[in-house]
This record gives sequence, C-alpha cells and structure tokens, in this order.
Amino acid sequence: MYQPGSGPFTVDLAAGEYHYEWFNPDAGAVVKTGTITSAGGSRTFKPPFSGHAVLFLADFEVMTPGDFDRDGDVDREDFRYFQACFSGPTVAVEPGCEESDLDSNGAVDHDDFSVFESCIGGLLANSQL
Ligand SMILES: [Ca+2]
Ligand SMILES: [Ca+2]
Repeated sequence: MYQPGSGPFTVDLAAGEYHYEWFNPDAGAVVKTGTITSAGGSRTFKPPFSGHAVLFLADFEVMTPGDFDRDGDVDREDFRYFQACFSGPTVAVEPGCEESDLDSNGAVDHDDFSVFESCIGGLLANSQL
C-alpha cells in the first residue's frame, strides 16, 4: 500500500503478523523494516522520517514450525535441513540454521529435535529417513 502524504495514518488490519517496510521515495531508500503483530482492527502508523512516505505491508508468511523449506509440510527434506544444522547444546547456531533452533535457545540440540519430531508426527515413525 502507498501512503502519499506525510504524518501518521491509520490502516485497518486483519489479525495476523505483518512484515512492513518504510520507503522514502525522496531518498529512494528503504528506511526501516520490521514485523508487527495485529490483533485485528485499525492501527496507526507513523513514518519514521519526514516528507513523503511509502509503507509496504505484507502478510507475514505463516510458517509451520519445522517446515524449513516452506513447501507446506514437514517431511524428509525438512529433516535433512534439521540434521545438517544439528550441532548439540554446546554449539551456537550456525548462520543459516536459525530456523532449526525451534525453541530459540541459541543451539540446535535434542530439545529442538523433540519439537521437530512433534511437527513431523507420524511420518518420522513410518518412513525410512
Ligand atoms: Ca517442508
Ligand atoms: Ca534450540
């Protein structure tokens, strides 16, 4: 969406998570990006700079925990990703493996595997990984 003026304005949002980007057309640059969570209803946005402002808002892609390749299911491909990232509780998460840290404690370890296992459900038990 485009906000051609300046100053705060209000947007009606459905409940959910959104990714936002503030773009400054005068400078031709993205000034600020981030995510917001809306409980639904109207929300006021204030441009982080003066002058014309463009606000891009996009539904945050709903991510299933454990669906690392985001194809909509948790399967062997996701397990491979997890396996490649698994390094144990004393090793910090490697770059690119952040999503494998399912409990967000800074390491990819057995606790994360428990979470992953619950995501992959019966598939893990029934297939040769
Ligand atoms: Ca997947
Ligand atoms: Ca972890």
